[in-house]
Amino acid sequence: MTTFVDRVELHVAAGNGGHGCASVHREKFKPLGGPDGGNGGRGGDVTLVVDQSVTTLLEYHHSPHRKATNGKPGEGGNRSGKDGTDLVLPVPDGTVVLDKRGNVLADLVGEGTTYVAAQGGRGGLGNAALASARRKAPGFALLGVPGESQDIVLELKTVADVALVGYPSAGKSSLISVLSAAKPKIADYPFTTLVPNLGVVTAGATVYTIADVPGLIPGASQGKGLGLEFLRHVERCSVLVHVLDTATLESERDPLTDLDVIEAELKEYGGLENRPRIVVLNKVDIPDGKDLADIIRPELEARGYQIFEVSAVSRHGLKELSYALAGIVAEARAAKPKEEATRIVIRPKAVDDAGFTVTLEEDGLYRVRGEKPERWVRQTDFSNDEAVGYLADRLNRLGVEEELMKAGARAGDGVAIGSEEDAVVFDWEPSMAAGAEMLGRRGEDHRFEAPRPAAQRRRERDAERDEAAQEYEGFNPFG
Ligand SMILES: Nc1nc2c(ncn2[C@@H]2O[C@H](COP(=O)(O)OP(=O)(O)OP(=O)(O)O)[C@@H](O)[C@H]2O)c(=O)[nH]1
Ligand SMILES: [Mg+2]
Repeated sequence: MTTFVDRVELHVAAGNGGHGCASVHREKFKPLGGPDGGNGGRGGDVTLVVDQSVTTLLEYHHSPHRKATNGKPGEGGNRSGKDGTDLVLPVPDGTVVLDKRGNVLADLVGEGTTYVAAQGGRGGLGNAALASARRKAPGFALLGVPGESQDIVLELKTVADVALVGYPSAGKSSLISVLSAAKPKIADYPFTTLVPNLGVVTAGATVYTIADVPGLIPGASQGKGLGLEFLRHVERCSVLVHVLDTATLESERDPLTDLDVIEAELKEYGGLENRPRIVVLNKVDIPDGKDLADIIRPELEARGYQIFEVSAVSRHGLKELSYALAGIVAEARAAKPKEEATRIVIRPKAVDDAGFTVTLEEDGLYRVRGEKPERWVRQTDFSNDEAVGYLADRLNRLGVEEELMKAGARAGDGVAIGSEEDAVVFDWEPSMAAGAEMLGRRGEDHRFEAPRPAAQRRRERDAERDEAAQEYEGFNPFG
């Protein structure tokens, strides 16, 4: 038997960005030829992509830790580090991505639908890219940003138009086998089906999919039988089909009671209340079955059900059933908003470029939160004064110091940049703000007074004009 896994925990980690390189060009007779440290490479992403040839999550059950490769560090001679390789994980159609608390992060339906589960870290700029007219010879480079990591849960919800529900041995799998080309296991003992079967049915111009789930029994919602675990596979269907056994030999059972039991279990599971339902009375090839079907028909009609008498063995009534299902499916599809033609790519969170917040916490700590300031902190080599100065420049330009001032921060107050779990905390020196004057001179090196090559002058000019080099926008690996 092939193993079927429809729920796994997965730990994904994107690659770290490579560090930028701080290097000075050296040549004979030209000992200080200018900064030539290259940029670090971007870390690889971990992405989930719907691949219809994949049918179970088994592979992730066996190896639940997945990591993309890191970007390589930049090198001297303006050599950029190689980007990390993205890790692409194929998942079945209908995979739902949840966080550990059970919140849905993404619902992956349709071939090629992609979810970026962990974003690779940006590579750090090398000192060549950080050079400007004001900062001719940066003696530092930016660090690569660590890649994101995430613990996620993948759940498979079969994508079928029609779902068959009913007691064990009612004939659900038999019906799939005669309506479609699927060949599920069929036998006269309960719980023959242990995992959902899926078949494709063609009725006129309509092609639709039909799935069954393991048989339900009273108390399924309390974990009896195979429990309700598998009902998640019917959640997406457009129509529920009650398959009722008209020829059961169990004395305490009859189709109407069976129907009530299954409905009670569906109700216990929840969320399926509004799904259209039809009733299939199966096994009418057996004379007693046909008699019973005739007896209960008025009661079922009174309850408002559309009823089909069929036999998976004699194939009686199958054509009517498959066309009726096609009609309901076509109607449901027409009512659904048109699926977008483009492949959907879902990113975990929108990058909030603009903003940051400053809040005063109870213990007198000022906390700065924001995508940019937090990333900039991670890019900073705190053992290098120049790098720390550069960070101060950036924070200044963004207006962080100003906001701190407005929020009432004074010299010596504690400032944390980042979340409670992951922050850099320092004593605030407002001189950082006052020092804006001084910043222009940071990184100057009087040994560089010699005429500079045209290419370098051009680069400096460009860097000056285009704040991007400093704001790091020109180097957006996710753009
Ligand atoms: N006479 C007769 N027997 C049928 C018919 N449909 C199914 N059966 C028999 O009923 C038994 C159970 O059929 P399955 O299709 O395995 O039933 P199921 O609902 O899938 O059962 P589980 O997978 O255990 O939930 C088998 O022995 C089938 O041959 C029918 O229309 N007429
Ligand atoms: Mg079955």
